[in-house]
Parts: sequence; structure tokens; C-alpha cells
Amino acid sequence: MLKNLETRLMSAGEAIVRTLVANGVDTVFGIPGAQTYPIFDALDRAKSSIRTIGTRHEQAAAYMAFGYAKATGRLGVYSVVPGPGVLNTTAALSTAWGASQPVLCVTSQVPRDYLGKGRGALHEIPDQLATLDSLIKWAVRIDNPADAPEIVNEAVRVATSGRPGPVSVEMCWDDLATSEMVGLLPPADLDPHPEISKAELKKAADMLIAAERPMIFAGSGAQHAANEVLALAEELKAPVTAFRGGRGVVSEDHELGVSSLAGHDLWRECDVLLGIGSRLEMPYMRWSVDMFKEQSQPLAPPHLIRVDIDPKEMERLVPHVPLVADSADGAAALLGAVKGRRTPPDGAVERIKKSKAWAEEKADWVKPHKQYLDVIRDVLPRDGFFVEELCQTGFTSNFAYPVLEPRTYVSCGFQGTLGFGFPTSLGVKAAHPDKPVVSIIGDGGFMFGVQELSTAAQYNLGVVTVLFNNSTFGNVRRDLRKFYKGRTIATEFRNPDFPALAESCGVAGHRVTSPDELKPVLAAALEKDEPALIEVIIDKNTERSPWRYILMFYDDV
Ligand SMILES: Cc1ncc(C[n+]2csc(CCOP(=O)(O)OP(=O)(O)O)c2C)c(N)n1
Repeated sequence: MLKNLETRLMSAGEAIVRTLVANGVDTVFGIPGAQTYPIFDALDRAKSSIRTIGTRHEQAAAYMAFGYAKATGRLGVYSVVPGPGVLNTTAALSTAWGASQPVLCVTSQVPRDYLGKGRGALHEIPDQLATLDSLIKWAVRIDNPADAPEIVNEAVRVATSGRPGPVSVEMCWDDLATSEMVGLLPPADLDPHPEISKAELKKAADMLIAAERPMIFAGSGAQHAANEVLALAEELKAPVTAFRGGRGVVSEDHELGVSSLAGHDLWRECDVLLGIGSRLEMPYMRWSVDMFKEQSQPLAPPHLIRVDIDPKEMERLVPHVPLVADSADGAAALLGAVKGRRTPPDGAVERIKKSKAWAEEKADWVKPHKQYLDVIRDVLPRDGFFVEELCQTGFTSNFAYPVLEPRTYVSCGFQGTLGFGFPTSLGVKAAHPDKPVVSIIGDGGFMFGVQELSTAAQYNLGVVTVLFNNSTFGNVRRDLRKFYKGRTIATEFRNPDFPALAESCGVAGHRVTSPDELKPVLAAALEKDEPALIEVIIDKNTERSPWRYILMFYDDV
């Protein structure tokens, strides 16, 4: 039973905000409205311990909370009005769910008398709680102010324990404004990590010891386990690859850290794959199968070992050895079990080196995106954050932008949420004001969140956005041209003057036309540490497709 810290008369809004502060929340993103005034009033009065960043669209508030969570591993929090306000955030919630990120949505409801009545109370939707619960890890309604500390703590526990994920709390409009005696609580306790099965650990260790060419595939669930994964990889002399979420767990400038392109090359010879905190989308939904056919129980070779904290994962893609464990615990236990018991075959590291060099050379073909990425990598310090997008440079970055530190490659994961990048990058910068942050984005995706240029300027969130303008939804246009005989409906744009638009919002605007031109402009913008937008003019008819190195069609083109 938790002991109360302080009991006094307060509104539910204050009880919620005080509980967030107790849980170490230092930033809330959002837009106030009639039903959430008590929350925002409490935020106003708690300004010295919690910062509120007001956004220009609800979807951006949720993406910023996502970016905050992704870049720190800590809870990202946003608050919006119910109904349309919450619905505006569902793409970001789905992204947080897909990418297993701890995000908390704090929202409201119609007045209690109107719950479920369908009378048309302001912002009413048929069943908000059930709608949210179907999308995220947990959604709950708080009925009384006095219950708020315990229920908010529970939401924090659910969001951050085990496999992290998004959660929401809501309160009816009138309940949220009610004051009563509330006992505040200490922060939520997280769930303990699962105990590792000794029998499965032995099986996994024996398999790794017998392996000729083991490989590790890291996911976003391994971001906190970088030291343990590297130590295990070094013992095994095994390459560590990742596609999006697990990038940077082992640096790609380490001899064992490899891109997914080099990883695919090595996969073809791999006899034991060790997945750590990953769904393993690439090997088992792309590399080894037709992408429309599900493979839920892969055959050996390679034998598959999975380390995952979510036991459900072991049913979705059934490994030969399931280790239900936190990634760091699992990797450390495996290291303990294999240490000194295996001699890596001669030439293991040379073989990896060869693949890395081969992949680097192949990626150069993806012009001009690889060349722009080289400039960004060159200018951005190793601990600078790079936020990808669903654009040609973003797809290229999946395999051709070396990631050197954990968490610094911010991806939307399998959800593929066009437009997530720019608002997400503002959340990354809010979380890491002292680190450089680059958002790369296409002109299509950028216009999904363009209004947040004003937020960047207002709060001086010094993200440098590199906007690749090819005047089209390039990815879609290319597909339609190829598969629908050149019929490219609804893909071409009449764009605004982007640098002028940025300037009008108070953000420095630039335009460049080559990688060489980008370099000094990007370096100067990062040095300034103020919001900036650099438009890169791209010729849509000459850009090369990154997809051959994601779907690995490279042999037949
Ligand atoms: C929310 C969402 N809507 C639509 C899509 C489909 N989609 C994927 S890429 C793309 C085009 C992206 O265009 P742009 O941002 O201009 O980048 P480009 O491909 O031109 O580099 C679209 C429409 C998506 N992935 N997500």
C-alpha cells in the first residue's frame, strides 16, 4: 500500500499534474480546451517544475510526446480535449504503439450526465474509452479527484513497464473541475523484470556455442541494453544489425555494427539468429519470404533465439529458443553462459568487414540521397539526433546513414506514418535542448505538420529541418508510374515557397541544390542552435529508388 505524501483540497486537474510531477515528468505538450482547463490551469501554476509546450495541432502534441519518449526512454506526455482532439492524435498514438514507446495522453470527456447518451454533448463520440483502448496499451477513466494519483500512477506503470506503450487517462468535464481532499502519492513502482528460464538459457547458450556464423538483430527494445549487447557480440564475434528501431545499439563504426544492407548479406550465411527486443520484421517478413505470406514458425537454418520481455512475441513469431527477459538481462545472462566456451571461427571479423564495405559501395547508387546523407552524417556530431521520414532520403537512411549512438536514430517503425518526422523532432529537441537535432523530410510529409514551424519559433526549439522538395509524393508517384502505366493521379504538388514560409513563421529559411551546397549551410544552422529550414531542390525524374536495398531486389535490377 502506497503512503500518502500530502493530503489537501485540490481539483482533479491539480491532482493529475502533481502526480505527473511526482513521476519525474518535466514537459507536457498540448492544446487546452473547455474540458481540460483544470489541467492547464494546474500546469500554469506548476510552471517551475513542469514545462508546457503549446502546439498548433493536436497531432503534433502527440508526436512531440512520442519524440520525447523515443529520444529519452522516459514517459512522453500530452494533453488534448476529448473527441476530435483525441482523434487528431490517433496516428501518433498508433505510432507510439507500433514503436513500443511510453506515451501518456491526458484528456477529458463529456459531462458525466451525458456519458453514453448520444445527445450531442460537445466533443462526444460514441465510446471514447473503448476506441482508445482498442488502439493502445491501456485506456482508463478516473471518476473522482481522490482516485487520480493512484490511477495516474497505474497508467505510468503500464506505459513504462514490460514492453512500453501508449496509455490514456480521461475524466468527465465536470469531474475534472471538482475539488476534494486528495492524498498525493510517491511515484509509481515499475514491474520487476521477468526471471530468466535456466533451461531455455542453457539451450540458447549451447546453440550459440555451436554456431559457425551467429548474428544478432537488435530492435527498439534493446536501446537501453547497448553495453550488454555489445559485450555479448564481442564474445561471439557476431555482427549486430538492425533496420530502424535497433539502430545505434551497436555503433556502425564498430567492427561488429552493420547496416541492414550488410546484415542481409551476412544473413544468407547465418546459422543462428539472435533477436533482441525486435519483431524481426526484416528477416521474417521481407528477407526470407514473400511479403504477403506470413511465416510464424521459421525453419532452421538459421536457428532462431529470441530475447523479448513480451511473452506474446514468442507466439507471434515462434523461435527455436524463447528467452522471455529484459534485453539487458537476457544479453548479460547469455554472455555469462557462453563466456570462454566458444572459439569464433577464423576470419569472422574479416567476413563482416567485407560485407560492410560491399554495402557502403552499393548504397552509393542511391543518388542523390546517399550523398546528402553523407553530408548530414559528416556535419552532425555522433550524439546528434536524426529523425527519419517516409521520403526518399528517409528510406535511404534506413540502410545508408550510419548510426553511432543509442536512441539517436528516431524512426516511426513499422507504422510508416507519413508526416510524423517534423513534429516528432520538436519533441526530441524539447527533451535534449543541448543536443543537435536534424529532421529530414519530403515536401509531402512536411505539409502534414507545417504549422509547427510557429511552435519551433515560439519555443526556440532549434531543430534543423532538411526538406527534400521534389514537388510530388515521390514514393507514390514512382509506384504508380511503374505499376499503373504512368497514371499518377493526386501525386503532384503546387508547393509554397518553403524558405519564405519558414521566415514568415520566424524560422530561418534556406535553399540549396547540391550536397556540397548543403554542407556549410547545415553546419552554420546547427552551430546557431535555432530553428531553421533548409530546402533541398530535387529533380523527381532522376532520383533513384532506395527500395532495391530495403526489399533486397538488388540482384535483379
Ligand atoms: C499517414 C500516411 N499517409 C500516407 C502514406 C503513404 N505514403 C507513403 S510515402 C508517401 C509519399 C511521400 O511523399 P514525400 O513526403 O513528398 O516524400 P518523397 O517520397 O517525395 O521523397 C505517401 C503518400 C503513409 N505512409 N502514411
